[in-house]
Amino acid sequence: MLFEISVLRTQRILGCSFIKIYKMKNLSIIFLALFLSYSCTDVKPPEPFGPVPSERQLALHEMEYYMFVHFTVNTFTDKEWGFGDEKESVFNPAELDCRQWAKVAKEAGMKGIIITAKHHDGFCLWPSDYTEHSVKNSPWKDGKGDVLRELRQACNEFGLKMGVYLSPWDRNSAIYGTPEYLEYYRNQLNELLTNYGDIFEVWFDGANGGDGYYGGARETRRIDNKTYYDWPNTHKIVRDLQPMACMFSDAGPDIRWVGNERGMGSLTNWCLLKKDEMYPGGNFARILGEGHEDGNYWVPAEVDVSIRPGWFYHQKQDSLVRSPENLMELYYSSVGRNSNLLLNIPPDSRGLLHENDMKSLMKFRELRENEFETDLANGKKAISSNDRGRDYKPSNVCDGNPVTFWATPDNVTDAQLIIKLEEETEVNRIVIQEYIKLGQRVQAFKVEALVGKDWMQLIDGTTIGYKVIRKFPVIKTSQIKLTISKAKDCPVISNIELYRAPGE
Ligand code: FUL
Repeated sequence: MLFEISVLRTQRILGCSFIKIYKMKNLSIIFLALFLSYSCTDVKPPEPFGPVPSERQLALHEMEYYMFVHFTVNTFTDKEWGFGDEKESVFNPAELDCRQWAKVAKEAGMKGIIITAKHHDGFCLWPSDYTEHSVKNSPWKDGKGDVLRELRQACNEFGLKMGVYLSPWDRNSAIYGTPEYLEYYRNQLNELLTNYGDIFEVWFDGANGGDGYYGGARETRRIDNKTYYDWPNTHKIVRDLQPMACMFSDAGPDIRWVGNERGMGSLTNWCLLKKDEMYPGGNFARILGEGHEDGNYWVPAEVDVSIRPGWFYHQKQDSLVRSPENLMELYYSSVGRNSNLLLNIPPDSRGLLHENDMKSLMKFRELRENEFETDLANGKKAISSNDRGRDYKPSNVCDGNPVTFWATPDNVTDAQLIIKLEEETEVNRIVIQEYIKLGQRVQAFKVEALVGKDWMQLIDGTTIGYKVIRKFPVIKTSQIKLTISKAKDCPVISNIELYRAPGE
């Protein structure tokens, strides 16, 4: 043998992963180190392409599924939109228990709760200093209660994040429609963002119906959605007080409405939006579903949908709670389509989540766990038509590590990756994720299975983004192939999972 080789040490050289340096008898160690460092520097990470998510948006993507809580005077008056003239005395939930809400959310697998701190009727669930129309004038806890405070404590106890919905439209306020109202609105926002700990999302609704109580005027007030609220200055308050909070509205700035309340994410779904051309309450439903392929901001979609026909609790809807199977479909059409799922579970007039809703939620969790029980791709080998080099190898998609990814060389936008399952395996679900820190790139893809000697197409699609989950009929195969046929730049795929869900 020419060289006697022994492992000397492990060392990091020029940003490469750990490599072994060998001591060689007949060659200089320096020569080898130079050679290795040269080959390592050759593999550069892909540059980000287009808009990329902020830290706060990345955290929100990872939450995926959280609870919406619609609760206010409407819960007691059996309405969906309170007129604003409801007496504070109607708010009296004898058994209100935010711990129950949080416990249910946690057990359902949700990551947080967003509450209607103020809905269109203007009634505040916290004792705001700026209005008399709040819990402080209700019989609940003799006017000493604060739903936001109780929810904060409950979220802390169960390890959940908390978010707030503060309706811009206020049908109670006498000054709604005047410039002074903005100050009022911002003061309330200030209270919510300074007194209740970390807020993960602030929900700015787009509804501005017109008629209302307005301090007794009982008239119709119209505002110009585009200009009246002076959104940039309101957004600034949120950024200053809660830098990690994402702001929701039809047009973002951080997360956008999906354009419907039926729970339907769009199959083509760009996390990108030309938001400067949009505003809350505008008529953009279709665009909001798909986003803009050439959008200049990262603004992903959130699917808000209720477990019941209404957003607020109505006893007559007790038999109309979505079934676990229906919730499972919602999951596929939201989280499975590159969107977050904000599922509304409205407390009843006791102040508790209803038994029927809880039953359905828990069964939904069970279904989900059964569908995604064992990732059959985990730890498997993968090969690809093109890969970039050592840190970007194809098997990164099967390593269960969200920070490693497979990438092709720059400008290679058409590539294939094959997962080798070792033995013939039944599969019927696939999860695919792009490494979105570097932007959303894929424009067209398909997935095939090797059946005998032929490749059989299982699904095709357009966008991927943070996550897509797709179903297909059960297939027995030893190899699964992902083909990316069109991308804006070299694809960066961080994760692929395969499952055999029960049933066909
Ligand atoms: C809508 C509101 O008008 C509904 O009452 C509900 O709050 C829903 C989530 O947003 O725009």
